Amino acid sequence: SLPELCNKWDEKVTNFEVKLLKKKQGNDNKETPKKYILSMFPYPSGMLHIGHLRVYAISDALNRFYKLNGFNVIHPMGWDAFGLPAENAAIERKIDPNTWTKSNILKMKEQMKLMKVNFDWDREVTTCNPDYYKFTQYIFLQMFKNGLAYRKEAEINWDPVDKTVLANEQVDSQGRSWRSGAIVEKKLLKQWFLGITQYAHDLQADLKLLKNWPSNVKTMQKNWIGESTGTELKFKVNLEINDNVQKLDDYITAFTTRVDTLFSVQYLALALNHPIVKHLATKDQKLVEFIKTAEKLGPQNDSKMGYKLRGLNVYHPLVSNKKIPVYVAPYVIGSYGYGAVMGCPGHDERDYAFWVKANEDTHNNPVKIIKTIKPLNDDCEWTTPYTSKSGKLIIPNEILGYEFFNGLTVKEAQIAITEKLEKLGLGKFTTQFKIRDWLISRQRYWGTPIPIIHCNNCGPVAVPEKDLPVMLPKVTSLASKGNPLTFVDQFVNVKCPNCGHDAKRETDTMDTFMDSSWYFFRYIDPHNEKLPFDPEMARKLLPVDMYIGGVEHAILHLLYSRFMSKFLTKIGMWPNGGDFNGEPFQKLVTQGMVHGMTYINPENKRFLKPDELDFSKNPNNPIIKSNGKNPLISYEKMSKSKYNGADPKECIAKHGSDATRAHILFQAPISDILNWDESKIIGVERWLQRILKLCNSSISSSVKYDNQMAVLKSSKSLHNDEEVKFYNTLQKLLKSITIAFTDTLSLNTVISDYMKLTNLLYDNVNNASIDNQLKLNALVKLINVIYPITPCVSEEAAAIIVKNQNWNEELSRYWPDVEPIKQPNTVSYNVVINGKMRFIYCGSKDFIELHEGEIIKILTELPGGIKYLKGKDIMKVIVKKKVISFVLK
Ligand code: ANZ
Ligand code: ZN
Repeated sequence: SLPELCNKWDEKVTNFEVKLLKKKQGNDNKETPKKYILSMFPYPSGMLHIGHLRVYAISDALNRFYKLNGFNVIHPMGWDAFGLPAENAAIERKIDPNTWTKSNILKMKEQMKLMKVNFDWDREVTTCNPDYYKFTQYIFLQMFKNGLAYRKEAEINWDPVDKTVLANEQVDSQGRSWRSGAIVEKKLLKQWFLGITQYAHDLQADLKLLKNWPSNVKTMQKNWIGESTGTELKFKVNLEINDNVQKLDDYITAFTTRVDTLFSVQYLALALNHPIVKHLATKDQKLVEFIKTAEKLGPQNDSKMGYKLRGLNVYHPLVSNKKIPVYVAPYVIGSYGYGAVMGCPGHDERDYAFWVKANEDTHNNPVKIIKTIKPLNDDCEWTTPYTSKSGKLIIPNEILGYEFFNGLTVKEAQIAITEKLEKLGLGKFTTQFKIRDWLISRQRYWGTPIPIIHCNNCGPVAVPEKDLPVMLPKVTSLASKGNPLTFVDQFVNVKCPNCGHDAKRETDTMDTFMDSSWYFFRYIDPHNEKLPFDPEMARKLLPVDMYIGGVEHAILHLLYSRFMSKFLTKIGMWPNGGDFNGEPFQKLVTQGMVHGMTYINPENKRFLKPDELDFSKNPNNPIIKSNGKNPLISYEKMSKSKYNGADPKECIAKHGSDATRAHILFQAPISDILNWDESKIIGVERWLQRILKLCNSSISSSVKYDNQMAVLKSSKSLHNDEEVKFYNTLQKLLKSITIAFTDTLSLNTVISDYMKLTNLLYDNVNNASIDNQLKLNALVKLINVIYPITPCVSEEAAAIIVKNQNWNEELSRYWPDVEPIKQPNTVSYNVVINGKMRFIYCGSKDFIELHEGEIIKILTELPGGIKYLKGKDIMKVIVKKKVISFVLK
């Protein structure tokens, strides 16, 4: 059976013990070319799920393909081992998170072995081991020394359930924690940040170099970084309240990408946490209540609610004495630009909606909307709002002194107006980013300790490199609330490395995204005790050629890794990183999700467990046991609550690793959603059995070839059209398979090409016109090209052939070269008699080279020849390419 067969070859296959026929050589005896194939390392949950199966099936297929091609392949695996789940599990089960993590790692490694993935286990890294986090700390300190790691008081997202700080990106659009689901609160705390915004421009600009990344990932990164060029401008504050409010800032600064609309501004809107708003709130109870209500609605709040600040307005920067009202509006984001928007209802949808709502209750009905940009062409409709950037500026009649701006295009107006503002000292061109600095502080136990000591005299001091790693102390009982490290006195109370006075150790640990932002650098030199990795190794082995993983990491992990890689390049750790603009991943493959078959009771819409269904009558169309009805069947994201999960272990036990791997690759293109249907695996199983049958067929068993090389290199001279056809089909399939591995990664079509190739041989087993050596050569090629995906069957098949042929060594492995298609040997000749086409003769290419007498003899014996030529008086024979003309008397 297939599972037994797979287990038989376990060791050999897992360790990639094959004898290679040839090594790919680079030019002029350079070293073997490298290929760095990386799959995203998993969090050690203890359970390998079907999504893991999919990624590793892809990466192992590529790994084996390149190894067969003689590449020096780096195909490492490791564990993203710090993080909250271990800590929570430890609290629940009262065990050490380290023990829990390590036992999970062992379990998952076993499961990976069941899949027979060939990983470089000697490169294994585990981020929670001191020999790894020592260098996470080392890298943090390099950032600290380069001014990229700093501490500042910040309003943070506080998860009241997990008692921890969350990064913005860990808060979903509903304002809930991605992990606990709790509504996130705001809190002020001193936190560690990494200055990713200093790299924001490069991170955005270099996206265009990533030709082999999926464009949706690049778009997501681009939107996340959010580089935006525009103008910042100052509005002078005019305070009309005469109660003794403390002095406010003289100006409010706003950022706009449409300064050309400046003459249409009708109000200014401020974010809830704008300093002026905060200040006025101390005097205005109604304002306090408005802020509270708005905050409760959370960040997804796109209502157009607003609060007009009474007694406060601002002056237009260019139109003297024009006063503009000021509102507080939750649609203004506090952390973007300056937390202030110049409201232009005439040219912006959001501003328009806000302004209409703000004037609902007033007597301004219909509300007055000012428009100062007009379509270039009078035929175009002048909509309200007019949001198009194709237009020209028109200065309203009541505004004096700017008539010469009339007619400027949007672009020209932006330049002219910004230059004018700049002269007045009231504005300038600027670039804004959506991305914020990376908040890495976590007030939790299970993470890399931040290697800093706080001294009253010296401030935050770096732990000297010789004292790294700052070991995470063992904690006997983890509290479920707060940071357990703050209670470990020996850890906290230390001497300042700088002045020797009593000092306190930092107790924040790092966001686990920090651990995973550089693990692919560690893989290249995992046992280095002095440095995170040797720069010379980086020069040789980086960048990663192919990175495979889930699209859920499209933004953060990839962005942080790119940032880290650019930083390491800048400080010289990756000496030739500059050649790649510090981009670590040349090609990115995001595999699609695996969905499971889901059964729903149509009566109550409840998800059904498999044992609530009766599959006995029809396995594809079960019946609900309790009511005899048919369930609704659909494919959905696998989850415990839907009872639609599939366990890779079970599938492998039932069908063997080869069929499981081939099935998962065959069912869908790697980037698409895969609807998991185990019953379809039967097709793959039949195909694999067919290969084994072929190996036992007359192709290999009846005619022996004592020289393996003679078969592998097989003669290229083909004797007849059937051989040519067979050979050409073989070459076409080999070409398509090779291109799929090297270019398109269309691994599902690889399997269907394997099947076609198998059928080609199967159909010709008893075809006597095809030389057996040619068939055996094709069979060996088939056995080699299936190795990347179904290595065990490939080994078994090779063993059968070696045995049948009596070869005294194992089969040499190689990736067959794709050879050019051959033309058939025969040509169709038109036989023309006295100017009339009479019949066709199929003959060899050399036919026309024959002596005239022989040509006549051959043709005359054909049925057509008997009819038209026999016994006739032939005056002349003219042979011209594919036409043979006779002139008869
Ligand atoms: C006036 C204006 C007129 C605008 C117009 C747009 C169209 P991006 O491209 O995303 O950078 N804005 C500025 N700061 C904001 C904040 N903190 N929260 C919410 N919105 C803010 O968007 C820039 C535009 O978003 C700016 O240009 C500003 O509105 C708004 F016809 O200024 B604009
Ligand atoms: Zn000190």
